[in-house]
Amino acid sequence: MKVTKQTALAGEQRPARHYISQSCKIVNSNNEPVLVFLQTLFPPDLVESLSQDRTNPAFQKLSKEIKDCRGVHIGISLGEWKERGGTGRYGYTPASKTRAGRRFVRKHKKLWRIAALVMSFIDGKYARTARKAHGRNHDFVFDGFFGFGVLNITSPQELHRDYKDAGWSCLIVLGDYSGGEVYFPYLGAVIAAKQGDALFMDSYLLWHCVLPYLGDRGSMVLTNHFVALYGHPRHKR
Ligand SMILES: O=C(O)CCC(=O)C(=O)O
Ligand SMILES: [Fe+2]
Repeated sequence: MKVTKQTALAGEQRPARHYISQSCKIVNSNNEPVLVFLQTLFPPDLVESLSQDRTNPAFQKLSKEIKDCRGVHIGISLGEWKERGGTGRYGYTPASKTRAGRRFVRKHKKLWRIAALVMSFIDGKYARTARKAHGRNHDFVFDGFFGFGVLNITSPQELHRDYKDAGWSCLIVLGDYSGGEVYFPYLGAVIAAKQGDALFMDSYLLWHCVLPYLGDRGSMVLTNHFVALYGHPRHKR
């Protein structure tokens, strides 16, 4: 299946829904990947421990109700970035200032390592930029690669694009549920992701949402914010 950037943005010629239940790569017209779905990428014990931490009281007290373009859900935002290029900002999310927040990031570092490694295979140029931006930074950044992460204790369900993201995100799917596929309307793709699966996607470009689900569903999103990588906001909003 091919999708051009224009089609993805303008939403013309929407293809039919394809139900995808196997690992796959979706590319644009330049043959560049825009979405890579990898089933059972993460070792089950590591991913189960991450999933369990959604109910860990130490981490849960960092959580708050998040209301944004993704919809209302419960989550913990973790991230920090340092000034680049003069117009960038230096900031921390409140949770990343806490010991519990830092412990969370240290505890699951094997997962961040796997995500960063696979991201480098998918887009080496992006990976080099990300490592350079965060390299001399602090250990807090997820494996010196992803500057920003959100533990979604419950999954947001509104159709959205992550407009602050610098292109790529790695979505680690968590929980035990039925339904809850990730839907990309302009790709016509319904991805049946389960706990332990990974979705690497251009979350800035691609509209996406989680379809209704029964049971417990959450996720961990690792990404980079545009300003952290390139030193200026992509656009005003
Ligand atoms: O929970 C999911 O699977 C998707 C989450 C998402 O798209 C987001 O947090 O931006
Ligand atoms: Fe998203």
